[in-house]
Amino acid sequence: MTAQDSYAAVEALGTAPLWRYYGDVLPAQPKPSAVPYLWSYSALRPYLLRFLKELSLEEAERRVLMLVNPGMAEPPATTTSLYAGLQIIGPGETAQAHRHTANAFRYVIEGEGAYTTVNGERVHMHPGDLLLTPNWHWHDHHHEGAEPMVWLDALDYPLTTHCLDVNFFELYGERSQKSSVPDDMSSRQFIHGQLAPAWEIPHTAASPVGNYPWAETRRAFEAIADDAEGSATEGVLLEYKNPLTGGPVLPTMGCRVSRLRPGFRGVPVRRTSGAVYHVVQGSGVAQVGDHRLEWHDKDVFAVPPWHSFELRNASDSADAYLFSFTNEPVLRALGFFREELPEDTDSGRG
Ligand code: GTQ
Repeated sequence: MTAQDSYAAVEALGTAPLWRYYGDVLPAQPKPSAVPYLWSYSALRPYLLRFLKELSLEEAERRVLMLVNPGMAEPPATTTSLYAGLQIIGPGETAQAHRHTANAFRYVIEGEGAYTTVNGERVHMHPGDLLLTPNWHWHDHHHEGAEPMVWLDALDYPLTTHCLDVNFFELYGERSQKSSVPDDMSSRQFIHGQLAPAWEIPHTAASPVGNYPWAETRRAFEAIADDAEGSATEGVLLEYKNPLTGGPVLPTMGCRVSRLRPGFRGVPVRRTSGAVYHVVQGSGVAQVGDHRLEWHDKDVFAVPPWHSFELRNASDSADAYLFSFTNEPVLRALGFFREELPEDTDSGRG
């Protein structure tokens, strides 16, 4: 019996010899299949409008263009453990009520007059708002405005469906939920961060807040002195908080927003987390590993784990605002989060 015969025999018995796969099983450092990539909003928007015109919501159940990382096409993901999509809904439409294990949120890009009903609470949307639909919460979307409405969807479904196999999904049965609590209640009762309800609020792994409105985000930035140094990597960086814990808004996804002052140039950093950025306003450059991504208003780009990442605001006169989300909460909970400023290491920019 030759060695080849033995390898074939053990393979047929459902095994593999570790010594032949050692570098794949235990690489010296992460080798993500996700690649750095940018989705251009101005290129995609005409197609969103076209599908809006040509397909009803009965024909297209969630009218969403998934942002498919070229390295993670099958099944689709935007970067490691994270998914994002661009959803469009037209005046008078309703996206039917459902729930799933995957945690989700929306970041509103354009339009006025839509709301999402989340477990009976109508949560109204305006550009720049962050709306949560945590794990197993019923949600249906409605649009009562006059112009199309577009938002960025984010879900942790590559984690729940493809890493952990814990996804459940069900339809509500009726197309929309009835309103059962006052509109925007969950946001209104937590919006004054220094004074919060002292009675018992049902505690889940996610933030109880339905909407983190842009109006408050703007006020938060305005309250920070113009000469505040901010972070060396991402400028004046704010994190959306779960008011009950001080932690991230969802157990699997953390959300941040940063203001890059005119001419801002960040120091490079690399992290074990995957991240997705959305350009709220402005233009600049992200150097991600070997890829130079030039970003403009409303674009989305993916930063895979352990890629050197460096941000620059291209304008010498205007601020830029970037919204971002990462899987950092998962990594921190499990002890896998690492962050390195490659300048600090002997290996250079990595
Ligand atoms: O709007 O509920 O992009 O369930 C993917 C799955 C959006 C949604 C997505 C979803 C939704």
